[in-house]
Amino acid sequence: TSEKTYLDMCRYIMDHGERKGDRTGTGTLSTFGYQMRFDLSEGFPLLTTKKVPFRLIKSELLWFLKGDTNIRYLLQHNNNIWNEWPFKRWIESSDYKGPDMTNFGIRSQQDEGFNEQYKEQMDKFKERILADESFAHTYGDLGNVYGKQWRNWESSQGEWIDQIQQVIQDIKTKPDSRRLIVSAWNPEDIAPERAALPPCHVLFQFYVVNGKLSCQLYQRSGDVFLGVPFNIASYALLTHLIAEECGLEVGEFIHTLGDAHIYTNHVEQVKTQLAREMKPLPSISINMEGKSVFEVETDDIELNGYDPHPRIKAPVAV
Ligand code: UFP
Repeated sequence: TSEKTYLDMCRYIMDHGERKGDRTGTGTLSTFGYQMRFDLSEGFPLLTTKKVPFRLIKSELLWFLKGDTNIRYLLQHNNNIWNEWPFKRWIESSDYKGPDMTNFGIRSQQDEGFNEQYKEQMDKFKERILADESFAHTYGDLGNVYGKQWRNWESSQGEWIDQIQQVIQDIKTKPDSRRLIVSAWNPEDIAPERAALPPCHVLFQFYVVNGKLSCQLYQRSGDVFLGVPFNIASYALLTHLIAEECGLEVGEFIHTLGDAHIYTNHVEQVKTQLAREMKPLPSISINMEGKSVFEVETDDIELNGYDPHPRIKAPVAV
């Protein structure tokens, strides 16, 4: 199955990756420029050699598509993957009166007592985001992340550009176009004070031939063990959704990576995964009757026949 293209990349980086330092100080095995191809008609490329939480991928993608940049929607869907950045802004603000939470990322991993305090403060923060709309407005927003650039790109003329709406329109009316591009990378917005983190998925392009929609992503940086399995499933789902909206079948998802790296503290986990047998890929069904991709909700997307090997835990580089 097309899962093999991912496992081949893991093997390639294990065998040929260069030792390279990185921003987080963890250390990686890294290669520059690698491409994977997934034939989406073969099945949905959610890895079976370890369990990948599709639920989180689904709600995050729908959140992007709504142009939402506030974690409130994610919390309403019990999705905690973007909490650290707004929490950091909250505990650094003058409105925060709780115990000192400086460097909570590292301290919570090293100090059990602190970790208890951290979890308590994070729970309070989440409860308040959910309960208090004006608090959520002030402290839940991530700023210039994907939802903003995809749906509300701010032009120098003070106009708002909806790249997703535009690309859908172009796929429908000019399917041969070679300009079917959405860019998340805005040089003006990558300064730390303007965005939580510079986009990893820099740009994607669609392509239509024989009634099939393909998508290619350029990802500047990929954590091959933890991040990339998410990213593959997310863009595969995006391709399905856009195809559905445009009345097309799905073609390929082509994933092009810049710095493709395995963190040195993930090497054992990768070996464990590579020793496992692949299983048949799941499939997805989307119920979009009368809805646009912007209105689809999590219950409208169903994953079928997913029977993966168990999850493999690994530390996140922060
Ligand atoms: N990363 C991914 N996929 C993502 C995402 C982050 O693999 O969707 F948001 C990883 C790549 C890298 C780190 O290991 O997170 C980002 O660090 P940097 O900005 O230094 O590349």
